[in-house]
Formats: sequence, structure tokens, C-alpha cells
Amino acid sequence: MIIKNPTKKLGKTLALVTAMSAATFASVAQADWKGWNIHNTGYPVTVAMDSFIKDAEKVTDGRVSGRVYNGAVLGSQSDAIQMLQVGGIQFAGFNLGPMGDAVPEVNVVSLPFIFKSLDHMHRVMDGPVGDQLSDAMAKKGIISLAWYDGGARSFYNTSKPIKTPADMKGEKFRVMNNELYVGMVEALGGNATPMAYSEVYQSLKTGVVDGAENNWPSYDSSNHFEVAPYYSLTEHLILPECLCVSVKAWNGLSSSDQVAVKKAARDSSTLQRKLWAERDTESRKKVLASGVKFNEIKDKSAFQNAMKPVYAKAVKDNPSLKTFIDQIQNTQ
Ligand code: GTR
Repeated sequence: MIIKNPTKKLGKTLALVTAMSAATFASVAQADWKGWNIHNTGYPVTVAMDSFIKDAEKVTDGRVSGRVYNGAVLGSQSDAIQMLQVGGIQFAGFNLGPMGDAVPEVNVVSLPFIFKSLDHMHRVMDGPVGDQLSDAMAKKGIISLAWYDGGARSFYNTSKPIKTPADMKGEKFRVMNNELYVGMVEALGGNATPMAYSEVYQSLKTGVVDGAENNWPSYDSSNHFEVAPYYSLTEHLILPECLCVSVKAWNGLSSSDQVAVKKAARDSSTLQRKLWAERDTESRKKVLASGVKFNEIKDKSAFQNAMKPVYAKAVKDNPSLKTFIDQIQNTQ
């Protein structure tokens, strides 16, 4: 569901947080951090988040401690972004894709084909653009401590390869919660349904949607490959992920603890990126061996050219994106 009225939704979340038990708040006062994670045991983000919170405990002599709740048991990513903003949870591993509603500047990373490669994304996010996006997020209550990898996302579906945009006609694709992705699929000729990650497997299986899009590791770990075995290498999105902390939790730390916790976060990012590269290869091998029908798209220009109206609308809706687009395109 697209959140049409974020203020109203935020009000609901605030009420939810207020209704949370006093015990929760008492433990938060002792810096007992609750971490939201969408993935399961063994996934690169999960391993890195566990390593971060353990390290944070060590380097702060226990002034920060906590645990990671896997599998989105604390709520969908859209809900978790709002919970983090109001301090209902203290840290999270977020894909930047669904963050556009909360922090419009972040939508620049959701523009299809904006990054030329994973290395290009690293150079951008580890440079001034990443810092500016962090500043924009901080203004909205989200402290981004480190950038994680999320690979390249491609389309997959139940019945046929997507060789050109024409193959998307009449197909319904699940997208993450962001209007920009609805525009992206429509510009390619398909139909789009925003939906929480946890609902996608069943929706593919029962035909509520015909396809979705994701990177190799998530296509594998979610078992979507079992029900949507045509994977077409569009690589239309290279989305960074972040290890984020709520501004409330962050402000509760002394400045020396902030430095130490930030270092723990950066170290977890080094670990995550290494694990990501390994998992990307492993997952690809695994799903291909299990019979996934792989369609490599040598020339992606038809997909890229179809994105012009998506860029135009994004800049019209948020003129500040123009400078970010130029900065990213000028980053070698
Ligand atoms: C994964 C990503 C998750 C989530 C998911 C999705 O690749 O790591 O955070 O955004 O995709 O499609 O919802």
C-alpha cells in the first residue's frame, strides 16, 4: 500500500508507540536497542547487523546493547521507517528504495539506471552525495551510520522471459512501496502493485501478481525463484541499503560513544559488502542450478530510454533531485 497521507500514518504510528508498554521505554533508557531487519538468519545484512550490535556493546562497555529482530516481525519496512523516526525502535537495516516518502531527496537512488555499476554506487554513496543524503535523513530523524550493499535488481515472473519492454505488457509486477516504482513499471508498459515483501511469495503463487523484481540473494532467500522461474537481467535498480539509528537513540549517546558506535557500523559495512559479493555469486549459482530460466539482456537501451518520463516526473515533483542527478552522473 502506498502511504497517501504520511502525517496521518505517522499519527497512527505515534499512537502505537505511545501504547507500547512502559517496560519497553524503561529498557530503552538503558540503551537496550531494538533492531528491525527484514531478512533471515545467515543473510549478509543479518550477519552484519548482529556483528554491529555486538561490537557496539563492546566498544561502549555495555552502555549500548540490544538485539536484531529478523524477518520483519516488527512490521513492514514502511512501518519500521516511521517507528525509527519516532524512536519506537532504535536501529534498522533499510533498503533506501521505500524511504522516498519519508526523505524525498533519497528518491534519487531509486531512479532506474542512475548507477552504472555497484562500484559506481559505492563511489557515490561513500562520497559527498552519500553525505548529503545522510544529512537529509538526519533532518527526518534517521541517522545513517553506514551504507550496505543491495546488489542490482532485475525483473522476474511466472510465465515468460522479459526480452524487451513489450514483454511487460499485461503483466502485473509487485514493487516496493514507492510511487516512483509504479511509474517505472508503467513506463515499461506493465502494471504495478506496491506490496510488502512478506506478501510477495504467496501473491506470485496464487497469481495475484505475475512477477516482481529483486537481486539474486533475495530472489533466492525469499524462495520467489520457486514460483517465478523466469529471471531477466534488466538490472534496472542498484539500491544502497543503510544501517540506521533513530535520532532519539543517537542523541542519548555521549559524543565519544557516538564515535565508537559509528566505527562499529562502518566495520559492519565492510563485512556486509564482503559477504554480499560472496552471496550474490552463490545465490545466482544456486537458483540457476535449480532450473531458473535466465534471460541475459545484452542491450538494455530500450529499458533505459523508456525511463525518461520517470526522471522528468521525479524532478518535477522534487526539483532538488536535479542537482543530485548531475552529481551522480558526474561521479566517475
Ligand atoms: C531486498 C531488500 C529488502 C527489501 C526487499 C523488497 O532486496 O534487501 O530490504 O527491500 O528487497 O523487495 O522489499
